[in-house]
Amino acid sequence: MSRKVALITGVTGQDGAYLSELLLAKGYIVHGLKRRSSSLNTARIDHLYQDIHEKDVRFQLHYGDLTDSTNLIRIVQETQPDEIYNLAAQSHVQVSFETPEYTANADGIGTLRLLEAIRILKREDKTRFYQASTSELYGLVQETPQRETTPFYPRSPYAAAKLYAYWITVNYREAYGMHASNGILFNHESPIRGETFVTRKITRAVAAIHHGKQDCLYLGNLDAKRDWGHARDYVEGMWRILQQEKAEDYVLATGETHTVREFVERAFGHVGKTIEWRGEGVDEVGLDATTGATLVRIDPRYFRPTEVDLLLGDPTKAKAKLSWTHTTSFPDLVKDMVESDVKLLA
Ligand code: NDP
Ligand code: GDR
Repeated sequence: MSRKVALITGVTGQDGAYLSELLLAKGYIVHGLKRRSSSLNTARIDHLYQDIHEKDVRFQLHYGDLTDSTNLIRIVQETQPDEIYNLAAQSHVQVSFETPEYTANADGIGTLRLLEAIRILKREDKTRFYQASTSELYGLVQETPQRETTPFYPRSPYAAAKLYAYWITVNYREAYGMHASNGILFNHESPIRGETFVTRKITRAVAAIHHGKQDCLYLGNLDAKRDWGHARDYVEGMWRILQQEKAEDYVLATGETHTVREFVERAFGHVGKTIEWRGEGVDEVGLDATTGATLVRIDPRYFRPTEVDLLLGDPTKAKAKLSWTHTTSFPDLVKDMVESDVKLLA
């Protein structure tokens, strides 16, 4: 039996690492696109590395970039993938306000470049395409819970770029009959989440404070609400989306929402600290209820020019058609991340 071949862009990121593990466990040959960088950027996938001189190598990395179409065409031609998972992106919402043009290029046009590579190589019937779409598309609240039919209202250069990527994926499906799908994924986290996203920033700080290596955690908007799940569950959903006979778009979410503030309280709870909130607005602080020490302060630098206040997804379609559901609860996710960072910093 010949093995299925997958190409994952963004293989060095959080989701790329979990998806590689999943596909290798399912017997796939996995090709990953990684960027050249002056410092090592493969920490999340080093455990999957195989020397290319070994026999039956099933995990291979290729240098590439979503801003370079000739390179994408060549890699698709060389690897002949049955499935492409387009996970590569400048994925930080706040950074997208600083680098809007680059974000549009990589996240928006990058998706078009990959779809064109499939078309140029006449692989419309041979390669299935997954686009990493996002709950950030919903932006300014139009309806909750947010589902596949909820209108989009992007609130950042990142979300605007992902809006283009969403629609160009739909268009290539309709125009060329490609098996191309969007997974509209709500926030998903893990112990290998990027350090500057709020959940990991909190769990790292909690661990550092616990070990006496840091005094205080600086945050922005504590009242933003997010539907947080575990990345391991979400990559399973990505794979299921591409196994469907008909390509369609799906929301993957937990159906629960929590504030950043709640995440902070729970995370500190795991190292035995209770937070008492005092003050208001930028003067609000989080005190250690036992010692009175200030553990959390607000830094307005972390406020966004336009914020997404509330994300709450409705995964009904994914449950019905993909038999997909999240398996890690919010309390277990926070616990998993804090415990991992406490261990890492010990
Ligand atoms: P990460 O930021 O952890 O990973 C992004 C990956 O993209 C990294 O491998 C990064 O490489 C790579 N990358 C960035 N720019 C380029 C480029 N120009 N060319 C090639 N590769 C590039 O993101 P996640 O794993 O969390 O998310 C995966 C995808 O899912 C992203 O597209 C994200 O926008 C989207 N998404 C994520 C959600 C989440 O909650 N995690 C929710 C919804 C959507 P390097 O390691 O070198 O930086
Ligand atoms: P998000 O994730 O913007 O939802 O995008 P992030 O963790 O960055 O922010 C979540 C919420 O927390 C608030 N916040 C802070 N955020 C950061 N990063 N740093 C802080 O200090 C801070 N303080 C408060 C933010 O304002 C926001 O409301 C993530 C990314 O993975 C995207 O790629 C993905 O598309 C979406 O999730 C779904």
